[in-house]
Amino acid sequence: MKYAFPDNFLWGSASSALQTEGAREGETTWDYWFAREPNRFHNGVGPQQTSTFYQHWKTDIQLLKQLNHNSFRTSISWARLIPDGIGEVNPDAVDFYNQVIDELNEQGITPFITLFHFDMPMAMQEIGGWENRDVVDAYARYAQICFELFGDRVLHWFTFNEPIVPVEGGYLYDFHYPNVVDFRRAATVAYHTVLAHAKAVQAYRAGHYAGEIGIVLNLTPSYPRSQNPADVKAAHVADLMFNRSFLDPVLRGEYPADLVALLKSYDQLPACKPEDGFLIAEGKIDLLGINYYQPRRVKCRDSAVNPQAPFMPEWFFDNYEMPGRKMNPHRGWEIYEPGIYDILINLRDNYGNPRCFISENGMGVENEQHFIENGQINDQYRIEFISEHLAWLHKGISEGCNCLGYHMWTFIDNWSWCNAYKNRYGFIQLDVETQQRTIKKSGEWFAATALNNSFDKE
Ligand code: BGP
Repeated sequence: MKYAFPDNFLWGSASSALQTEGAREGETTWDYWFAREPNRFHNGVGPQQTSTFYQHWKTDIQLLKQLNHNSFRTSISWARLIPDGIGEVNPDAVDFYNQVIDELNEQGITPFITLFHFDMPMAMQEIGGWENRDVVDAYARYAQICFELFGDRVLHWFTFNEPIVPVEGGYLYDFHYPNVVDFRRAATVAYHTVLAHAKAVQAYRAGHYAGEIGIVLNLTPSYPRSQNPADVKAAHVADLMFNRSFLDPVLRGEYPADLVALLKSYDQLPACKPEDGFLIAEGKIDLLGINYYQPRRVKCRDSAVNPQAPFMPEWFFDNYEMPGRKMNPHRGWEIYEPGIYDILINLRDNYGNPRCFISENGMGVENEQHFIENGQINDQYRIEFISEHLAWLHKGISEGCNCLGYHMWTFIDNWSWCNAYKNRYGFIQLDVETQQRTIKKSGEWFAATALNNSFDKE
């Protein structure tokens, strides 16, 4: 069957500043944490060892062109642009981002720019990070500066990438700095992130820029083990906490009432100011980026909660390992292609069918050099992964979902947080030592698909 996509469908990939650029001046939480606990990072490889986009941006954009990208998302590093988070703007950073943006536009590749992709300037973390409302204001100023500097040539802005991840990693499950386990503080961080998002949207609207502004959320559909009411309720709470805690404010301009009631009943609500509600209502977006990697499967708990244990989302559900699920063993994530369709249908039916696109989807694989044939990685598994997801996305579009494109994670293999270079995701293989770039089979497949705006599959 031929899967053809609508005209002007967005074909591209995503990356982020910290994971690719290297050669940074301003310190982030990642640099600070790595200097103190290198053991937290796979093989002790830290955020300095990147794919050197800061040096190779021009030739890398040529490679994007070779992949037939019509759009590409990366982020601006707040710490590079404003090293202490709140003070002087670094002119070298302005030059660098100007060059990248101009070159992308010149090559016919529309730049999609994220303002925050997990990389908090250390100076901002030192005053409390997202727990401190002063950091919310510093972020709003940073966003405004970016709009003023680049808003004439960047027409697609994203306030945050996966804002729930720093909440989970930094304040619940200990896989990001500052390694806190405290639900109330996590809720405060999440809440202040929503306020920061809304302030950036407000500034963007006030500036009457020509483009649009959105956010990128990792939406993880919550599937209950069964239709038993207790399992269904468990899935509902997981959905409230991990999806709707951001999805509802940015699309509906308010939090789900049952999430607020639940947190209130356990005395976990962050401190709110009366004017916050108006601000959140003004944070409604123009375009939603959806990162989809895996579903979440849950069941009701079958043991009682220890009331002395720290309050956690898992007080309300257990994770469920569905027998026979298809796994990506390298990352430990389930592969469930229909999830992409379920997300789109949920947005169509319950959120007014917003303009959206898949902003990340991907498959991280370890030791990919084992798949080298005639000097090239033959990643047939990745081609299958992409085409199966695209088939479900196509079905969503044919049923009226407003999905405008598909971006893959990622362009060139890059440094991936605590996993460093363990799992490779790129269309292009990176030799970390020599910095040599070699296109994989999936890169060729994607280039052809983008060019034809379609692909064939049984
Ligand atoms: C997303 C992030 C990316 C990227 C990707 C792969 O959550 O937006 O920055 O890293 O996941 O995941 P990981 O690096 O954890 O394997």
